[in-house]
Amino acid sequence: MLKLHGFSLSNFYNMVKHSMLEKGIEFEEVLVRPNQEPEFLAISPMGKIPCLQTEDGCLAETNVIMDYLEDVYPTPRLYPVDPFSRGRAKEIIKMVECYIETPARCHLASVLFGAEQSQSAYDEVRPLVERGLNALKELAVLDPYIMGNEFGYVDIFTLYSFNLASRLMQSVYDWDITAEVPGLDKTFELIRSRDISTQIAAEFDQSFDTFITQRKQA
Ligand SMILES: N[C@@H](CCC(=O)N[C@@H](CS)C(=O)NCC(=O)O)C(=O)O
Repeated sequence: MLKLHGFSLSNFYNMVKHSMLEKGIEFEEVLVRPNQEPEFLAISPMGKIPCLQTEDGCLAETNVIMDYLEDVYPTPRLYPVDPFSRGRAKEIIKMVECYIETPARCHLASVLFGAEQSQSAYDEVRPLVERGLNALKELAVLDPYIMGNEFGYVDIFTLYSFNLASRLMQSVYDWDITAEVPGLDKTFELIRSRDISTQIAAEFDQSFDTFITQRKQA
């Protein structure tokens, strides 16, 4: 059986878990935090989560895992069939990851772990995220889903990216990045109304509470 390694505080882990639940795939969850131990690097070479253990070996990187799942479990489809639309979905996913999620993550350590806020990160991140948001505004249909009528990976990826990025941007800049893309709030509302989203949000909340309690005790 497939084994998904990671834990429910990770938005990338939740993207893959959500995708597997949408596809009705049976899998086991293996609770692990990112780490640099040799045994973990043997299955996830960057020591990151998630990684997916298959009968042929392990795969890391969320979008790679999503592509694999789509090939092996094509129904229900989570990418558009038409090659151009499929390309567009992947383009949006990449833009959200590289130009919104990645720069926003520069503030993860200061917001969640109490590290000192770097002035250069403070100055540099916001303009980068603004460019990413402009790209998303340009490409997203948002009627009612990001690509139009069909729900898919692009919705899952964007929702979980924003779950983290918007929390960080709100905390550092008092800035609501969802409001920068008109209509995105309604699309998120629709995605969040799925049973799978509710289940994953509940698991995230529980992990987050545990994390906060442990941090207070440390
Ligand atoms: N590019 C990776 C990013 C995964 C990632 O950054 N996961 C975080 C947890 S949400 C992690 O493992 N962080 C530990 C690290 O960066 O070393 C993917 O697409 O899966």
